[in-house]
Amino acid sequence: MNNLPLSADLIAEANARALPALEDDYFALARKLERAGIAIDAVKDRVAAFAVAIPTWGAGRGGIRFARFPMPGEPTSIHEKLEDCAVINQLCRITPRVSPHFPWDKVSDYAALREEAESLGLGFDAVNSNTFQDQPGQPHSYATGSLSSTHEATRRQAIEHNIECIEIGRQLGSRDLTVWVGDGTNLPGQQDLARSLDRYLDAASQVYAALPDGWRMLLEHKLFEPAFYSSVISDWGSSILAAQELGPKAKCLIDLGHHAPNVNIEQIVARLHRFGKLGGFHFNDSKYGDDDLDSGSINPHQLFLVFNELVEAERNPRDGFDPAYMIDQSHNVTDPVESMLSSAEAIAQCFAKACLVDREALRAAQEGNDTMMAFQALRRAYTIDVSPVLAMARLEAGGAIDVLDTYRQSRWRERKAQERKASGLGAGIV
Ligand code: LRH
Ligand code: MN
Repeated sequence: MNNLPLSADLIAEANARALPALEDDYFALARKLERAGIAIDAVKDRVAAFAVAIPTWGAGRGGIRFARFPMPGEPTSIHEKLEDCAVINQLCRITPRVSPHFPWDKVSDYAALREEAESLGLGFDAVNSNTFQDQPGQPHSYATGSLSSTHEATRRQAIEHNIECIEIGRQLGSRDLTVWVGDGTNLPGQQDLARSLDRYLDAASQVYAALPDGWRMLLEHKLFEPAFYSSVISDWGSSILAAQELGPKAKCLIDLGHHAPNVNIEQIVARLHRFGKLGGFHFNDSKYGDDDLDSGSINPHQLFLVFNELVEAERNPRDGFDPAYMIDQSHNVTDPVESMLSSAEAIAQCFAKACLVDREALRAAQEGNDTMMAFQALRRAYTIDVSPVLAMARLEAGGAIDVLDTYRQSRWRERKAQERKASGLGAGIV
């Protein structure tokens, strides 16, 4: 980790200015938590051990079907994306791994890419396959499906792509393959709903068979888009049944934006954990569809309730508790670095608040059917401003007390706008 992008002096100077206020807030919070019998340093240690991976595809500007609006200085290669991801981790110190997507991040030498990332203080988290787009010169189109396609040759192509992603991930030091397929239909009758799942399961089992020891296959469900009548893996029910059918290495990944409005996602967390199939998360937020907005920006209370279930699950591990935490967002109008700094903070805040829940009081109120006091046990924790704990943990890890202010002072984006080639106009997520 000898090649960090921002000057340590800049961060140290910014921290020196912010430290007196932080210490004020930290010790005030320490007294408040002490009155509740909580040692603030214990919470700080838990936060210091918390980590969430960032998506390489989130480092550049995202877009939708209508348009993508580039940003001067945004990264246009995996190498520039790793640089920006290193800026994020150097400031917040809780995003030490990146989740790559193939073929978007394809290179010729993955051992070199791994070293490059390590020199930037980064490792690799789950690798993502892509059988929802056709690549130039691709023999078989995914227009009517990939792992569930009616064409054996197309399924074979999708299987081989996933196996290639595993091989790349092995070289990068990953241990998870995330499989999201856009497979589905737009008109009733277009496909047999049962047989399309059978084809998916048969093909997915061949990907599963290629998993090295210690690896997991994370099945990502999604209600709709790009298919707008039925999706082969449309919800947690289809996902858990598929994961149970495939085997113990198959787990379920929850992308917060992949559900119908108002679905109780925290209960899905509890259910998947109950059956030992909780594999990971794609954190983001949404108001309508799969909006891929910044985590905690629309419904931070839901994110808190999700972490409340995760803290509870950690206390009752079933078949192991090791969910992969990853951000999956599309930054259409903000500086992606700022959005991921803000999102990582929101996610870590919800984790820290969930750690402050008085679980004994909650359990006693639940057992006693004291509804109000059970709710208040959660609400008390949710209303605590934990930002001084996160900032102190960051400071002690070499990060910035005020991540956004320090980032802006670095003038990183302006500097990169001078160096990097402009990325073209277009549409779509990357
Ligand atoms: C699908 C999805 C999936 C990724 C893609 C970038 O909506 O959430 O996780 O592969 O976004
Ligand atoms: Mn996702």
